[in-house]
Amino acid sequence: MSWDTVWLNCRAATMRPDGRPYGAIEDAAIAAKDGRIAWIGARGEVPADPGAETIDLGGRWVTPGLVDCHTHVVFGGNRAREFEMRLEGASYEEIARAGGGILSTVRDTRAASTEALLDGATARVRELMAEGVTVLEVKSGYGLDEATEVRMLEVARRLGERLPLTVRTSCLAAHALPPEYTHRADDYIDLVCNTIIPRVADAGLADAVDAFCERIAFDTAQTERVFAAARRYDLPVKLHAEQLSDQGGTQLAARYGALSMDHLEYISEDGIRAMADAGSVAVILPGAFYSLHETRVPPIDRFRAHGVPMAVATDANPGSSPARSLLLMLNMACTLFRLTPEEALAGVTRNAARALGLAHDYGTLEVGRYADLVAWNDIEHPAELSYWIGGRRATSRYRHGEPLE
Ligand code: DI6
Ligand code: FE
Repeated sequence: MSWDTVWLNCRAATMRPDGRPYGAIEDAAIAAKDGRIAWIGARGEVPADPGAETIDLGGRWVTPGLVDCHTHVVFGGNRAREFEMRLEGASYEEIARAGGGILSTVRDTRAASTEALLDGATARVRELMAEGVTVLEVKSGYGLDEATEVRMLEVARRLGERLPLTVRTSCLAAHALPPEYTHRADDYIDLVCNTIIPRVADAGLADAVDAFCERIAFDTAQTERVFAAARRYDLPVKLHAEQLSDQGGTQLAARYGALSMDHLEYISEDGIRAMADAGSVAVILPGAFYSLHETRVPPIDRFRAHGVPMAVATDANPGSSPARSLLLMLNMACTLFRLTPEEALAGVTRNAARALGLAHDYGTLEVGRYADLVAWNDIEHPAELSYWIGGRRATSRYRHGEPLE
């Protein structure tokens, strides 16, 4: 056997879809070897391994490490002034059309040094990690020129080197039209397809390609050109789809086998069916819904009816979702969208890993997955991870079998 570590005396919310609530194993033991789970089951059945380090978890609940599968945590500046303007009545779309919104963060991001971008993102990511996040997706999309898109993705990669964290990057160069391309959206898409995507693909800086298909961003024809470029470089795609209106981006993304479609407040029944057929994950972003005073709730019951897996993420960004807590998003997903606490937890574990193409490595506690574990010190039931509004749950965390902090 020769395991490295055995955790004993815990209640494991494995999040395996095995029919039991939370895939729970009461009085469990978990063993790790070379960073991966080598054995999990009832404590009474665990074979003895005198060579392994034994950790008694004192009966606490253990979940998989949390996965935040949609963030824009690398950015310069912030948009507190825009927050005030929206409270005075301006809409997100009006601000965007007037050159604010995403473009104001583009100005600040282009002007920021790489070190400043890295330091700002590191502080935000540390907060997420302290809550139990061990896997994080990071998007570009505030550069909108070759040099700054590359710098953003380099910063994202460095986050994963500097911190004990698995980082997946998405190239979101098709996030908004940069001011130097006003009235020339197709020329900008040429730059994205012929220069930016080839460059970041060759440099190994992107794990996926994302786009914003919306009235204030790019239409389906432009989005399709971006997806075709991604395909030439064997990069999977995802899409910011049907956030402010139904553009039919979902059906397009489904044709490209997208890992996920994200936001989805305005998705149609056809779009949902296309997602189900493509096996894509619906990434629900309650922070953006809340911050934009959106009233149209994503059709959770239809996702359930069609068996579309749902993930939940922060969408952490300086504009539409200045969210700094993933657990708060669980609470909001339950209260605003009526996810069950079990669905919400699956949304930041199993289904979030799937939205990143990482289902074989992360998101559940089972043999072969990485031993990313969170032991929760002060909860008596996993529903508490969704129940409390804010505050921090105390944890003991392990990544690839190693203790953190
Ligand atoms: N939708 C969003 O919610 C983020 N990007 C997007 O396409 C918002 C980005 C921002 O407001 O800065
Ligand atoms: Fe987003």
